[in-house]
Amino acid sequence: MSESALRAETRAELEQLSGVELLVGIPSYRNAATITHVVETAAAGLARYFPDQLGLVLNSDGGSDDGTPEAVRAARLPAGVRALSAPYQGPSGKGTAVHALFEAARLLGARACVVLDADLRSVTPEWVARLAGPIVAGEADYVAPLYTRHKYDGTITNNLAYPLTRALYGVRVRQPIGGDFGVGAPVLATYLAQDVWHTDVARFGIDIFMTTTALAEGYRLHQAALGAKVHDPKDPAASLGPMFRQVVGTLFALMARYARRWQAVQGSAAPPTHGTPLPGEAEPVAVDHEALVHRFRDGLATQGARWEQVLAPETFAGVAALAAQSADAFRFPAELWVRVVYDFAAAYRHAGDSSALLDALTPLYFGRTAGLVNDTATMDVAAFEAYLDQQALAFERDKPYLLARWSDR
Ligand SMILES: Nc1nc2c(ncn2[C@@H]2O[C@H](COP(=O)(O)OP(=O)(O)OP(=O)(O)O)[C@@H](O)[C@H]2O)c(=O)[nH]1
Ligand SMILES: [Mg+2]
Repeated sequence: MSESALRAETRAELEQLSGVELLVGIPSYRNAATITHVVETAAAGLARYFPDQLGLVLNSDGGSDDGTPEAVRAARLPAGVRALSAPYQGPSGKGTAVHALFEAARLLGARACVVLDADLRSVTPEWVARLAGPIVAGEADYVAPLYTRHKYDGTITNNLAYPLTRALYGVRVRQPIGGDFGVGAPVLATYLAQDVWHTDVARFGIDIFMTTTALAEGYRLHQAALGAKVHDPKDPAASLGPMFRQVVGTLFALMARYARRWQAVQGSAAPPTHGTPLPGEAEPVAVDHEALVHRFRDGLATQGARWEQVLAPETFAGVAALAAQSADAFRFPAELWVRVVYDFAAAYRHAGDSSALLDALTPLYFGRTAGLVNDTATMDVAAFEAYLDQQALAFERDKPYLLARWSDR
């Protein structure tokens, strides 16, 4: 079993508090510029929507040197809500920060824990109501966010985490790695009982671990409509490589664990969704599609031999042929991408070196992202959602191929 992520001092401090029923947890690393607003908004949400329940806002920080803990302490709080900032211990990463929050929630005996990202700009008090409300009402065990995001914010979600989770577990969770969640005490206990806290779950694998585990363990998952997600987004070409490896590595690892669950699932359905979208516009995210195509071509040169080992011959041939396209006309058909993902998922199960396998998949993800950007350049939000729905259906339709690949490797 892994070590506690809660430090002894934090544990002692929490033990002084009694009767906390709702915890809002905020993982952070160097978020001094944005976290005060998140703390104040979370506290306002607790006070306004749950006036009869004692609430606590807890920041779990990764040792920021930019004044993040001080920014938490500077927050103005309504009567009846406290806020604390505490460093966690253990492997650095978002997942360890959340691990400490879950341990804190269990220690306090809280009924529900809401997790909010520290870089949020569009959070409102209603987010707390919508993420915790269905749990407090006894209707849901786990609440995932549903936001309006710009087309190119969330490329790991759109190309992989959403369609694969939907095809595997049969639930259309549109934001399985959104970062803002509501978790009830039983689900939280299930998470804490898993021996995963030294893996990529300690880093950016945490969100997909939470959603997948909730689904595969049969908990009631609902969605909460939150409106726009405005945060500090990242250009996928510039900075999403490590996050991609951690999310996808965790997703693939959980496929082995829950094979019996997903093998029995056909088709998919939307989960119950609470609330109408809150007003607000998503900020455009710039994507350097030439850099993405370049990373893909570079991948063919450096990882081509591994692609050839992992992919079925016709899939490898299809992928290799893409490299001849110019960046502006670059296309990567969804059906081909589905085959790539399924071949890699099946190979991951037996891979001696899983990190080399994820390295090989990363440039293919960049290629598919470039293809998606070119396919959808002129689309509005509704057309873009329809496009993603088609891609997700392609994952569902081709699931028999995954089942066959999974068992014959
Ligand atoms: N404690 C801690 N928190 C982290 C670490 N990395 C990220 N976080 C927190 O996790 C939350 C999400 O991180 P972001 O970098 O915004 O990631 P994201 O929004 O999921 O990713 P994008 O969609 O790519 O922008 C923020 O609150 C971060 O402060 C870390 O190493 N340690
Ligand atoms: Mg963010």
